Amino acid sequence: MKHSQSTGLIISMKNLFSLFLLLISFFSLAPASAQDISLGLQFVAGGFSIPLLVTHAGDGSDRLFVVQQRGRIRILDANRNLLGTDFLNLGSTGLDRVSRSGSERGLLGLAFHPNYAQNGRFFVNYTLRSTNPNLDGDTIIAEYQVSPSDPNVALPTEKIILGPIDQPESNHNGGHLAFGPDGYLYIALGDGGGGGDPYNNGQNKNSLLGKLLRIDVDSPPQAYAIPPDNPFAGAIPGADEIYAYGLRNPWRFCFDRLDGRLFCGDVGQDTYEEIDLIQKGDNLGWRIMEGMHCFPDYVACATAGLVYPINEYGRDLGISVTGGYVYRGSSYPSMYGKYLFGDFESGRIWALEETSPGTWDRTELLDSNYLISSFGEDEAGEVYLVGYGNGVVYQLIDNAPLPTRTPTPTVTVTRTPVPTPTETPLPTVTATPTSPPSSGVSNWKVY
Ligand SMILES: [Ca+2]
Ligand SMILES: [Ca+2]
Repeated sequence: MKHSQSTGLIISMKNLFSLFLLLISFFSLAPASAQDISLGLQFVAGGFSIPLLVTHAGDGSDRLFVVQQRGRIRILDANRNLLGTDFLNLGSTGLDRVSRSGSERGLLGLAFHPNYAQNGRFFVNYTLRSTNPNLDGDTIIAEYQVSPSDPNVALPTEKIILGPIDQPESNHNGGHLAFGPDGYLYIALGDGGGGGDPYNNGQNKNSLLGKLLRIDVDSPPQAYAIPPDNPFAGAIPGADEIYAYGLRNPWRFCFDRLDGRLFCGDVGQDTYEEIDLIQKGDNLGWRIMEGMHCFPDYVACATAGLVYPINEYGRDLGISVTGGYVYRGSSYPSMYGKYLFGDFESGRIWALEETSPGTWDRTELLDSNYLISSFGEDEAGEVYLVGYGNGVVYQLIDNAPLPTRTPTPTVTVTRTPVPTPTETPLPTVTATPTSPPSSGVSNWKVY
């Protein structure tokens, strides 16, 4: 009796101790609030000429690929040294495929096949340079391949997958493309330009403009096939390639590595910038709505069936959203699970987090001095930022000391000045009278 009592006491002491350990681990693993992040931008590499994108090949090489608007794709090796030779040059000094002018034209997107390590296939989205005025500026989705003998050089042979897709104006080309967790290629196209979607492309299900497309590029000998569950596949009225519609100028989308959810920044017209969480078949509202408001805001509109953004901001905070990434890296646990995005013109960077299902909370992390043309990820899920005007790639870091980690003295904010880009950013396209004044270099704030 006595013996079992003392055993019972020992067990309960052990349980208490376990509970104590559990509580400690719970609190140290509890997700940090975005307010706790002290965001810093750590210099990675500079010397790029109007860069638009940074991404990785997913091949285990730990390289970063930096896309320049005028057509060059450059490589940072695993030590973040810039290689002297281009991976691919689609610009005027190379294959000369890409528009040489137009503030929103150029080489706009790059995506590596999910099996790139085995098949060497990658895809680009660009606007075409052509002496034929009917083709000049049209969108091309094309496939290239890495050289079998040199992993840092691509072969010059182009296979056109989709296009030329007619672009009625020089602006609103969209341009991002990425493979989803389903293995299909997703392609973002803007509404074709002008101001206020004069052609009503966003809501026209027979046009590829103002859409997110989804195609299957693994169906030889066809250039591509239609995923059978695309919302307008086959006999269903509407273009077979469409995955979602009602977009204005989607500028950068991503898939959350954890759950595959698709986040997209859609650049606004006159008043609101928005972040969308896109599902198959969604009508994201443009040009009926801008952000969460009827467009224009003095008219009544029918909102039934339209999918609202999960977040919006007005002209007090920026004028051209740049969609980012859900942080799933391991270096900065405070950022884990937060969607990091920014504004091209104001340089502000925010974290968006879902505090309860369907409720999104936005926190400003930094008001930077950079023209943020893109965010990007490396293979490990660390997140980067591309400075368009100064030609620099930065890594997003957290300078705040973490209770569960030893502070690392090397983590500091670095804003190293870099040489002026060799190409000057192009002037803004003509603004409509209703547009807000533009400060400095404007690009995707488009009218
Ligand atoms: Ca159809
Ligand atoms: Ca919308």
